[in-house]
Amino acid sequence: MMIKTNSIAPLVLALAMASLYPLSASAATANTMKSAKPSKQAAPTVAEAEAFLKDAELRLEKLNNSAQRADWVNQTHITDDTEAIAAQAGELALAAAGEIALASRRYNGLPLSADSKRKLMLLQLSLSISDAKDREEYTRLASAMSGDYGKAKYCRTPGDASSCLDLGQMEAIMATSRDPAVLKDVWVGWHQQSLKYKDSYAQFVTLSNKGAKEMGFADTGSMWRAQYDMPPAAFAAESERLWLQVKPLYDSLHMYVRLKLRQTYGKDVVPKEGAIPAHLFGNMWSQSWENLYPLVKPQGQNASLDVGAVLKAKNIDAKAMTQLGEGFYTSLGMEKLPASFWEKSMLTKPRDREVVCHASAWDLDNLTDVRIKMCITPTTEDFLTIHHELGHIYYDLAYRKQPFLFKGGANGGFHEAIGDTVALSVTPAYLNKLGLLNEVPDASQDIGVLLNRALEKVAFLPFGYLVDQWRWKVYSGEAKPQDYDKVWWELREKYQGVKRPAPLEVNGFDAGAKYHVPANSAYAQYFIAHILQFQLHRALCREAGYVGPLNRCSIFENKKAGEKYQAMLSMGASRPWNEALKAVTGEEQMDATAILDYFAPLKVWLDAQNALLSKE
Ligand code: X8Z
Ligand code: ZN
Repeated sequence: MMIKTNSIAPLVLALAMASLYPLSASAATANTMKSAKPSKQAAPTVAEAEAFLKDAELRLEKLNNSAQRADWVNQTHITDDTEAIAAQAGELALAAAGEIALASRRYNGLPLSADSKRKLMLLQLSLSISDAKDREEYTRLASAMSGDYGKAKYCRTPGDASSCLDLGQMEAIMATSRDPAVLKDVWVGWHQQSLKYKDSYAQFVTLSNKGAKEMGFADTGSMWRAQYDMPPAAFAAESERLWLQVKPLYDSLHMYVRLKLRQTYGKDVVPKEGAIPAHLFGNMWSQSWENLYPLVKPQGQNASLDVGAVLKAKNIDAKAMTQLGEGFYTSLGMEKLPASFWEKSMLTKPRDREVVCHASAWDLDNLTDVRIKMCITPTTEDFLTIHHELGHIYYDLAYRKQPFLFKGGANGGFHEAIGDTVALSVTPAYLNKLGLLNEVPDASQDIGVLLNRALEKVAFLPFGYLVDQWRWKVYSGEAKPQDYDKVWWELREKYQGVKRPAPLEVNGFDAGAKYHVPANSAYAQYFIAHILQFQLHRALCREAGYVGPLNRCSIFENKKAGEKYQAMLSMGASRPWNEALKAVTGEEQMDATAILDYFAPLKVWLDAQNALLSKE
C-alpha cells in the first residue's frame, strides 16, 4: 500500500507516499504541481514516458509489498526489532517513490494516453524526502509512534502492573460504565498516553512537510486535500458544504442526547446548554454513541441492532462472526475469501505479545494475499466493523487486475464507504434471518432502530470532519505544538459540541490519543464515507427494485445490486471518482440528501422530543 490507501493505511508508507487519489490533470498543473524542470537531456518522448511508467510500477510494487509485509509483522508483533525492520523497509519504498515522483515530472505535458496521464498525476501525489537522514528519521518516527500507541497502557495505581489497562479494556469500560467518576478516570488515563510521543509527532510533521514541499505542495495537509480530483481549496469547500447539509440533523441529535444524559447523570454533570463533557458518550473519542442507546431509547421501542448478547450466548467466535460477514458479500455474487485469508489474518488479540489492535485491512501482494487485523470481541460494534474491513478486502480483490498505480480506491472516502454501505443492509430483518435477533420489528419500531443507527452514523459526522481540520492546521503551521490542545478543543466544541472533562494538561496532546494521528492516517475520508455510504445504499436499493423507507432496505442476496457494486469496485482508481460514483448512482457529485432522507422520520421525532423535554 504504498500509493494505495485502501484500508487504514496500515503502513508507514502509505502515509509517506500519500495515496493514489486522483487529481485532474488541470487541477494538478494549475494548483499543485510544478512542471518539469528544464533539463539538458533530450526532450522526452511518449515512448520513453510509457517505459518509465512501466518500470516505476514494477519497482514500486515490489518495494511496497516488502514494506507491507514488514509492517504486518511489526503491527502483529511489536518489538524494537520489528519496528526497526518495518522502518527500514519503509525507508526503501519511500526513497524509490520520492525519486520516481520527482523524475516523473519530466513527462508532464506530453500527449500521453489518459491512463498514463493519470498515472503521472497519481505518482506526483507522493512525498519526496530526498535527504537520506530525514527519510530515515521520518520512517523511524512513524514506526515508533505506531508501536507506542499499540503498547500504551494506563495503570490506575502507578507501579502496580495488575492495575494496568490496555486500550481495549478501557474502551469496554467507556462503553458500559455509567459511573462518571470511573469514566473520567479512564478517559484522562488514556489521554495521558499520547504525551509520550508528542515531540516525535511534532518532528514528524516537520519532516513530512519537507517531503510535501519537494513535490510542490504548500504542506502535507494541502497534499492530502489534493487527493480528491479537485484542487485542495475546493475539497475544503466541498467538505464544508456537506457538513452544513447535515448539521441540522446532528444538532437535533446532540440536543436530544444532552437532555437524556442530563436525566441520567444530573445537572451537575451535564449542562443545560452548550457542550457535553467528552467522557459520557460510551466511546473514548465521543465519535460514535451507539453504546448510549439503552440510556436514550424511546419508550416502548424495544427493537435495536444490538446482537452482542446473542453472539455471546451462542458462542459465535471471531472466525464465525467474520464468516457471517463474508456471507453477506457472497450473497451479492462476490467470491469467497481465499483460504490464505483465514490462515493469515489476525482476528483476535494474541495473549503473548503486543499488537496494534486498531482494525485494519491489508493487501500484501496486490493479488490474493488479503488479510484483516482486528481484536474481535462479540459485540455489535465489532460485528459491523468486520463488514467495514471486508469492504476494503473486497475492493482490493475487485481491482486486482488493474495496473499497480490504479490498485486503490476511487478516493479515500470510497475505500472507507464500501463495507459501511453493506453494513447499512444489516437490518433487524436480516439479523433475524441469521438467527441473531429474535423478532423482526414492525414499522412501529422504526424510530428506535433509526435512533440506534443515528447514534452510530450521525454522531460521527462532526468528528469525521474535525480531525483533519486540526491536522490541516498543524501541517500548515497555524497550530504550533504548544497550541495543539487549544486548537483541538476549539474544534471539538465548535463541531461536536463536546468539551474536555478535565482542565487542559500542560503541553498536552489529546489529538494524539486517536489512532489515526500517531498512525498519520488521513481522516477526512471517513467523513466523506459517511455521506457516500448513504448515497450508495440508496442507489443499490433502487437497483434491487426496493421501494420504501431506506432504513428497511437490505440488498442481501440481491445479485443485480451486487453486480452493479462489483463493476464500480473493479474500476479501482483508474478513473476520477465522479465516474465511479456515477457507475452505481447515476450521480456525479457527493450529496448528503441520502443520509437526510434515511433519517428524515427520526429528525421529526427528535425535534418533537426536544420541544417536549426542554420544557421539563
Ligand atoms: O479506523 C476505522 C476503521 C479502519 S479503516 C476501523 N474507522 C474510523 C475510526 O475507527 O476512527 C472506521 C470509522 C472511523
Ligand atoms: Zn476502514
